[in-house]
Order: sequence, then C-alpha cells, then structure tokens
Amino acid sequence: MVRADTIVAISTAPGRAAIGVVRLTGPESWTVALKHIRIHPKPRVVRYTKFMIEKEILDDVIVVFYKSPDTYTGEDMVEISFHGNPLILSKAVRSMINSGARLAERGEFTKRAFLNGKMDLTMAEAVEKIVDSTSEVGIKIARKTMDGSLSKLVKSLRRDLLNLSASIEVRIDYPDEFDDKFNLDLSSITKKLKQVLSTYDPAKTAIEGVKVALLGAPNVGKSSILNALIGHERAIVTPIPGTTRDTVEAEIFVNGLRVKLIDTAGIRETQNEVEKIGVNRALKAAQEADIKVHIMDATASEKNSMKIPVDIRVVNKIDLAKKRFKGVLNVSAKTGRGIEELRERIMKLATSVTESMNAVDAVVVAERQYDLLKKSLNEIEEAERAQKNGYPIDVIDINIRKAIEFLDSLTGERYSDDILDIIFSNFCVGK
Ligand SMILES: Nc1nc2c(ncn2[C@@H]2O[C@H](COP(=O)(O)OP(=O)(O)OP(=O)(O)O)[C@@H](O)[C@H]2O)c(=O)[nH]1
Ligand SMILES: [Mg+2]
Repeated sequence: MVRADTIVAISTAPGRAAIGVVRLTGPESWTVALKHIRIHPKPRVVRYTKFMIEKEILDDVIVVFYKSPDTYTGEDMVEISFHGNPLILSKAVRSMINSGARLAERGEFTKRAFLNGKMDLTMAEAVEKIVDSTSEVGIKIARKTMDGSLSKLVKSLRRDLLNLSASIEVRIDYPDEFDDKFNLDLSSITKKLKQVLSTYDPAKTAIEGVKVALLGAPNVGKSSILNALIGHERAIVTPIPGTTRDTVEAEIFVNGLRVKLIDTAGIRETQNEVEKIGVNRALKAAQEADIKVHIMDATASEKNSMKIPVDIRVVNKIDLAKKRFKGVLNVSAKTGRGIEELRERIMKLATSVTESMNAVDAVVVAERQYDLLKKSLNEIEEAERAQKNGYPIDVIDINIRKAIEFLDSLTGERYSDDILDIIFSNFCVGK
C-alpha cells in the first residue's frame, strides 16, 4: 500500500443534474466526511442524512462509507450524493478541503487503484475508454480490457518468453550439457502478438467514432451533401468554386455509432494562400479518415480522378444530368435523391469495421498499448532473424529480455512516475 494523503473531487459531469456525486479517498476520508455528516458510519451501508457546514445544512445527501482494502482505490473511501447543483457540489468540496482533504488531480482515483494493485495499467486505460467511448461496441470492447482480457494475454506471452529465455540461459551457463543445435520457435508468440495488434484500429474506431471525409474537386457539391446528410445548413454553399476553406465537421449517430462527417475544401492547384491551406487540410482529413467519399459533378465534362484510394464514389447533381452513371452512387444534394442510400453505404462500412470486434477476446484500446506490443513484436522478430543468421544464443536472449521488458511496461509491472502522469492526465477529474 502506498502512503497517500486524502483527496476529494466531484465525480459527476459538470453542470446541473438530478444528483451530483463527490468522492473522497485516502486514510483521512472518513474523518473528513464525518466533520460534515453526523452519523455512525458502517461500511457499505447507504444512509440518508444531512451534509453540514458548521451549523448550517448544505444539502440532504445519500452517503456510503467504504473500508480499505475492498474499494475501488484500495483505500478508505466515501461517496456522497448531493442534489446536482454545481454550487452545492463546489461548496461541499471546498469545505472538505478546509477539513483536511486535497483536490484530486485528473485520474487520481484510478491512479491510486493502480498503485494499490487493484488493476494493472491496461485495465486503468480501459476505464478511461469506457467513459469516453462513443459507441456501444466501444463500451463492450473497453469492458473486456478493463476486466483483464488483454492483461491475461500479455501475462501468458510473458510467461512463454521467460521460459524461452530460461532455456537459453541454461545453455549459456552449461554449454557442455547440450550438443544439439538450439532451435527456438517464436512463431506462436509472433502470431498472437500480430493478432492482438490488429484489434487496435477497429477498437479505436469503435471508441472514438468513424471519421468520414467528403472529398473532391471544388464546386462538386461536397458541402451540399454534408448538409443533406445531417438535415440542416451546417456548411456554407455557394456557386463559387473554392467556397469551403477550413474543414467543417458534423456528427451524426447511427446504430449506436458516432459518425463524424468532414466536409473539406475542393482539392485543386491554387495560388491563393488561404485556399492552399484549405487544400492541405483536406488532404490531411483524407489521410486520417476511416472512410473516404469521393464526390464528382455530373455536369463536369471530365470526372476527375482521386490520387488516393477511396471507399465510396459518388456522382452529385444527377438532377442536371440526362443519364445515370455506372459503378458509382448517383445522388442529388438538391432533390435528396440517393442521399439515403449514401448514408446507408457509409453506415454499412462503418459497422463492418467495428462488427469484427464482437468476436475477439483481447483488445488493444490505447495507443500506448499498441506501441509497446509493437516494440515487443519487433524484438521477437529481431530474435528470429538473429537465429536464422546463426547468431550466438546470448544475442537472441537479449532480444527476448527486451521483449519482456516492453510487456512489463504495458501492464505496469515496471513504470515511471512520468509515464503514470501522462496516462492519468488524460482522465477526467474525479475518475
Ligand atoms: N442542381 C444541383 N446543384 C447542386 C447540387 N449540389 C450542389 N449544387 C450546387 O453546386 C454549387 C456548389 O455547391 P457546394 O456544396 O458549395 O460545393 P462544394 O463541393 O462544397 O464546393 P467547394 O467548397 O467550393 O469545394 C452550389 O451552387 C450548389 O447549390 C445538386 O445536387 N444539384
Ligand atoms: Mg464546400
């Protein structure tokens, strides 16, 4: 158990609501709460009482006391539900700071849970993703990781690697005992690592939502299509080519998935400084998008081509054309024709990205997790190459040891204060 002071924070979202929850954790949390609440506390018993600031009633509250170590943080905790007025909540927090608590930093409750061995880093990161997730699949995925499925996989990989390293080291220490050639098989480990790494992209999409970029030449009707898809005039539309400069974003929710539509500047060669920046932003949006929609103009003599691969090709202004175009979606932002079909195509692609996630067990939910698994994989592949090139086994052992170290950083078996600060500073206050 880490020696810590007592911290307090509002754990519910800012703003007015039916209730607002203030939490305390740390050795003095009961003492601090009991300066304002006059009851005989029993752990895990819900009590209805008054929250007092000196002789004055601040609010009627529901309070629960929790006794270490069976709590979220592993420390003594108190959870107080007030009426959800921010003025009440901040006054309560201030008075508890006067009574000896300190205002919690971002993610400090969960950080303590980690430091007290209640969860490893993969699980702590998943807690944040559960809160942040924009889709139901995203929540489901983050749950799996919070429940320890990723950490279980990492632990089993670590065990396998340790066994391998031990069998190498025995040969290094007693070379005379072994006359056969050492044959190291890392294929099942690389396979498992690659499999779990492949979950990151769809998981990110499920958690953060799907980004859809509307791309194409100036004046083809990208902004009009954005407006048609969301049903109101979000982006400026004019007959002047080069109207949209900055990217314009709008969100829609379909089947529990957040879809971020991004209208972009028409892509063309230009000398105009402002438009140039816009075009660069369009290209960047294209790069970052999960789904790229290329929009063309039915009345343009030439259907320009896109240099990058696109997922959906659309010909707009079909109301002005005499024929229909093959192999592309024919739409009119003006009459609404084909817009519903476009929405469905986007949704189908979006859900196919995330649907695959339902079946997998261990999921990578954070960039840090992806990065460390990738580094671990690189070391193992290095070891495989070293073996193929006939390097001495102690060289191979170094790679395997490094791979293990990366896995240890992943779970938090080893960590530094800097790393913890980075991880938990992304959290909300009170989590
Ligand atoms: N007839 C017809 N006109 C359309 C349609 N869609 C857009 N337009 C017109 O085409 C012009 C350009 O539309 P925008 O939506 O501004 O085109 P854009 O691709 O966003 O253009 P930039 O922002 O300049 O790249 C406007 O005058 C629109 O009214 C359509 O389906 N039919
Ligand atoms: Mg536009």
